[in-house]
Amino acid sequence: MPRPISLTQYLIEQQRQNGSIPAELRLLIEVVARACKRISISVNKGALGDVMGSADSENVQGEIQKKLDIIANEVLIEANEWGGHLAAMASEEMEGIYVVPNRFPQGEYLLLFDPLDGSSNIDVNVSIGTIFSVLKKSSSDEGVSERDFLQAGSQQAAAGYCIYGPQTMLVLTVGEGVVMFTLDREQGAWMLTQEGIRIPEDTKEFAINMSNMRHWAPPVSRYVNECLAGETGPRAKDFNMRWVASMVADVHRILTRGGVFMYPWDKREPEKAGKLRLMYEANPMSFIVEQAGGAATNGKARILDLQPGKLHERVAVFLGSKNEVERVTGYHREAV
Ligand code: AHM
Ligand code: MG
Repeated sequence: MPRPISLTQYLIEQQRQNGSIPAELRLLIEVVARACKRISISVNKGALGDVMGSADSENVQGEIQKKLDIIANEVLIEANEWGGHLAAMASEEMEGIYVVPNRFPQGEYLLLFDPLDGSSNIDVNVSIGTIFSVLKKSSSDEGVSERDFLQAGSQQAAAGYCIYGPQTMLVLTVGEGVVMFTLDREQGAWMLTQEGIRIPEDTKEFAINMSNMRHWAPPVSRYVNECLAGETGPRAKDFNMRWVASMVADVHRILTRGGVFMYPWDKREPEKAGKLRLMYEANPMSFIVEQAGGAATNGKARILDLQPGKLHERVAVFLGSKNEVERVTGYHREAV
């Protein structure tokens, strides 16, 4: 049995050996991980902690907020505002950016998060998560504005997610591959459980909300129909389907055994590029997936190359096993 390594030890060793994690970024990751530990405790308590059900409020996307959406958002802000590593934060649950208050020192990093992803699964006790993305402030000017956040995903200094499932796990990249930690509740520590994660390039498993099928664009229908045709169809193999409806859980499965995840544009709301948000859902997940050898596009272009126009921008998402993402992206390109 190899020597157990905690998140703290892993980060310090990375900082020493590779110089890939500057001290401020290490602090930031540790603080986010600590906040996720607190969120995990609330998630676990469920009804005993009075965290189930809806709050009487809506977020900027017009979605009813769950109590846990709000709790998780507050935990992340409280944990991160005082350490001196951040200039500002942005969240799915807040309309504008949250600038670190004057009473605390300001750092040069920017943190974006979806505090509780998969909200529709909270009350049914299915895996949910927290997704985060770290950028560096683009200007050295005093102060910070929303404009500082509007950087392509390729600029991310780190990204990760925490999954609150049968095990609570933290998945992280700082651009040097993908590592996974499992929360040891007795010790209260994140322990390294997997390194060098690789997504198989081919897969027989796809994830999409099939109930939207009649609204899809032709390239998406073509791709899924070919999968459904199975062994006697053009793909000459049978496919399996999974849809957890928590992006963290679907991506976690793909990191573990491969697969392709799709949340495409559809004609119900044609002015919306997709359902998922670019800056705190698609970008961090795309960074992780690419670092594990997978691919991520919006059907036309690499997600990490997209220049965001606004904080809560939406995007179509195709990510996971490289050859499948390339295939469905190719179908989109052929269609124009
Ligand atoms: P949320 O951030 O409000 O929870 O919404 C994002 C979630 C993703 O986790 C998931 O992939 C998708 O929405 C599920 O959508 P649907 O309800 O259409 O299946
Ligand atoms: Mg989400």
